[in-house]
Amino acid sequence: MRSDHRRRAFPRSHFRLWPAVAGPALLLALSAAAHAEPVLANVHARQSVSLNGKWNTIIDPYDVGYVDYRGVSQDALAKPTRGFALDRRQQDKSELLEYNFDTSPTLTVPGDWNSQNDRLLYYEGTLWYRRRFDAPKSAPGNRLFVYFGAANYEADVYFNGWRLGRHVGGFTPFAYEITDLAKEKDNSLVVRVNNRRRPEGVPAMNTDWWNYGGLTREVLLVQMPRTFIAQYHVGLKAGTRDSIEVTVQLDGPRKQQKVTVTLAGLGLKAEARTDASGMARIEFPVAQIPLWSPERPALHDVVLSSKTDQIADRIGFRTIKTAGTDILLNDKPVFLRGICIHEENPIRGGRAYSVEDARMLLGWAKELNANFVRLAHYPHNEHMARVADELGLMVWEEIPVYWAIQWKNADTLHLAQSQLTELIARDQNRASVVVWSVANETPITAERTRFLKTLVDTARSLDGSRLISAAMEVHGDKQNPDLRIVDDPFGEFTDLVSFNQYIGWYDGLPDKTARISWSIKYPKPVVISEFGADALQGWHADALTRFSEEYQEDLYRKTIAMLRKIPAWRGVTPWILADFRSPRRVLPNVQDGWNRKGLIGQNGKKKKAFAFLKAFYDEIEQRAARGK
Ligand code: GCB
Repeated sequence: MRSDHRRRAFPRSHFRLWPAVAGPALLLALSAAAHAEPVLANVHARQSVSLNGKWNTIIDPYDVGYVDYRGVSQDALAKPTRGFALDRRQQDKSELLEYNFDTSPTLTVPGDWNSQNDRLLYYEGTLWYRRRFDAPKSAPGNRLFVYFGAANYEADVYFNGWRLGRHVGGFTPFAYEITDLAKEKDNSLVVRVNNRRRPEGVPAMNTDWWNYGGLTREVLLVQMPRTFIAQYHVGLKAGTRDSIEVTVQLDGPRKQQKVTVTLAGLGLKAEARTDASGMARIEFPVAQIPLWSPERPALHDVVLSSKTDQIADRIGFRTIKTAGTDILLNDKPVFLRGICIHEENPIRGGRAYSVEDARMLLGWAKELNANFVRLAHYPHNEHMARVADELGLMVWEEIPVYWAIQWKNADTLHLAQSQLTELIARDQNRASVVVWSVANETPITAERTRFLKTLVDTARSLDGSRLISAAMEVHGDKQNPDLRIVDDPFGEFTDLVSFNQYIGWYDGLPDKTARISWSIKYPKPVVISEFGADALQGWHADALTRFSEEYQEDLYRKTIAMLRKIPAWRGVTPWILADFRSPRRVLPNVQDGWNRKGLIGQNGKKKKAFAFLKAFYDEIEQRAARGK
């Protein structure tokens, strides 16, 4: 979610786009509701200069360097007259300068601050970043944007002393235009990042993951022509396999242009004119297009061009839907052989952010013979979905509506909607992404169900081509202690019945799984979104000793046996691929600040349960190949 406090003072620099996913009616609705947020599509295909590397930083636990805009005039707001944002240098000796970025220590961007400096491991508060740079050479008339892959949790961005705006939400991208503010030499980009948890936030106060702060993803200076292709969607027309639908949204002064879409490998080309709002919709028939699937992740070169701009992408085409209790990928039933993943590199420590990190994490999922990953519990970096496209992994993407948040708070809902919108705008062209998940384990109340239903409506209005779900909860029954009931009223609105269950870990010992029976209200595909047990890699004992690899393996064996008895069982994403940091996990010499439910330890070594799950997935795959 972005807000901008200086629009009047400096109108050109506020960059606002609406995702072009669902046609002009939606675009109008979104702009009226002001819910959609700007995302530059496919930023890596653009001409850009990286601002990654060392940034000077000042830790500011009392937030004193922040120029508070409340009570000051718009002009003062647009151009602060005091504070860190000015990135001042001492002009003469009469000037007192207590803060000085030039002599301040540095941190690496991208990267969370917690894993870079022991003093910041638990830090929650404000930290100021400063980077100076010369403007990149650019063609006359080009526009310049500063793009952030993500900043957790809230970022205030200042450029050459001007305030560009604020972005709230720690896992989605945002950009500001700086065309008219940039100088040839020695520009100053200052960002205040604050990762304080807040009751009204998304997520709120309590999570089972590390609250990594900072500029956790890349920062780029991106050049665009004056009128450019800001958003596009290329995919099979909903409900068909023989027709491609393209929407394009231009931004800039020349809104009405001819736009062309070319799929050279398929010998296809089509064109249309954008309307006065810069929007065009193109539809054309296709025959026998090679579809994307985990077995054959076919991607096609797509080029979109207008008179003023051109952008290339690699896009896969597939259909995903449900029919009764089946999930159909390209109209064929599929079982989701999945695994949950946090956006963390356990070996290096800290947030994952790079293509290499994505290849490592998703490579492990492939070794497991998975065809599906659940990217929990918030939007991961864009490389994850792109690498999943290449490797042939279906993806569940999620927003951090996690446990209890302020269901009655309209701002909280708006924030959840903006994170969902930004995520969909970013990943709408990834064939790998088959599920948007709007929440994880949210205790049932009427307000919560209303809140989540609004998110489902938002997701469906932006993208009617994917499944919508959430990780729900199960509950017991007083009369029958071995019955587990899934009847969450929110299940009415989702395409999948997905729930987390921990029988054998938080609920009894693994033997209990043998006694469990299920009552599942909805005749929809059942996807178990979590089960698992902690195990310290390399620690061996009998199968009844908690935290041993044997316990974890035994729990996996027994859980799979239990789930096989659910007739509508169509997929599973055990918790979790690799151990991850969590402040809640304090057991000395075992957890030491890590959730140990990974199939892979903090050292990158596999635990016994990894081989067990792989063998199960091999069996499922072979049975599917034999058509059983
Ligand atoms: C859950 C949560 C997940 C936790 C996990 C656990 O149900 O969804 O975020 O990390 O359990 O390990 O307890």
